[in-house]
Amino acid sequence: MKTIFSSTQLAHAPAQEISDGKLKPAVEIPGRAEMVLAALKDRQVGDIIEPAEFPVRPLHRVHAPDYVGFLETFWDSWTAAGRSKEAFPFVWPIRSLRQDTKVEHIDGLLGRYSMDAGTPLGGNTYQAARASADTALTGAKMLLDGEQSAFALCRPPGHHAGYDFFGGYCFFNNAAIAAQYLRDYGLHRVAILDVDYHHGNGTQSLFYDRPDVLFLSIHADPKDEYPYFLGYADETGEHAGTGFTRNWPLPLGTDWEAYTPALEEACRWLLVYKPEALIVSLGLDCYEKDPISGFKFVSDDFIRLGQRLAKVGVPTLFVMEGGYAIDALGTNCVNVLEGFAG
Ligand code: OKP
Ligand code: ZN
Repeated sequence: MKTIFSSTQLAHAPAQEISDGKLKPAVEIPGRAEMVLAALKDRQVGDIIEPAEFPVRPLHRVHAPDYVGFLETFWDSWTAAGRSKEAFPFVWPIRSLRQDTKVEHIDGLLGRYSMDAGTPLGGNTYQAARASADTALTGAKMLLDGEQSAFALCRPPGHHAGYDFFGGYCFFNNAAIAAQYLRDYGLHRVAILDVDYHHGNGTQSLFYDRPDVLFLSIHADPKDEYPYFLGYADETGEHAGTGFTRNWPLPLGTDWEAYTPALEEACRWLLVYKPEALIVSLGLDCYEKDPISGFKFVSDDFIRLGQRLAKVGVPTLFVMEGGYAIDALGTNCVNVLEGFAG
């Protein structure tokens, strides 16, 4: 299987994040991609190729142009306001506040275009996020060109980013952008299976009213875990998309054995839906030693996950999402890919 990756993605290198009432060292760091790259090379998974540079158009198919523009110009505005360190939002237009004002202050804009205070924005974030989206788009194009599988080593991740907001370390929704690209260039039915430990709220919201992109997600129960406000079992789509979203929230402490029934059900949905392509939002944070997560996968379980996904028998694009146990991240990621390749 070929991997797509650009070193531009390493330029987003946050120093700190707000977590547990403290400024802590950031966990979504360039070293994550470097560990995966090292394991890919070590275990000779396949060629590692550079993404093509795509125009902004495929991003605008998923994200609001003003949101993309905000990210593009953010650092200039931030530094013009006299700030020099990475930014965190801190005020949001929550219920009772005005939704219809055209905010101009950079602190207002940060709140307008974000969902949390845990996602640092720096001087190279836009360039890295664009490269990450290009990586996913290149993978999508490879499927259209007849490749049976590909691995988009995306970073920063994407599944929490929505139509006009960033959050959960995500800026552009790489998996959604790839899915929309597949739809725009000829496929009729695309499925996204999100196996990141956290619910993919951004991806779900982008396709919630559509039957042409099936969204399935297995994740920690949002009553106990980020993102808290989406990812419950009763969210199954709306309007024309009714029945085309499925969620399997699982309790903290879930191990492979307890995870399997949900995975089997998700695979059954894939069988019924018969997608022409499958996008796997591949988080590796179900791992037992993940520093911010609460599931109990051991490294070999990721081989089993890859093997099970291969049995679905659909052209598959893996898009990397989370996973923060740096030392095991390469092993766990390549385990999925090798399990899949057989
Ligand atoms: C992104 B992805 C822990 C704070 C965690 C956000 C988690 C984002 C996960 N105290 N905050 O889905 O892996
Ligand atoms: Zn995650």
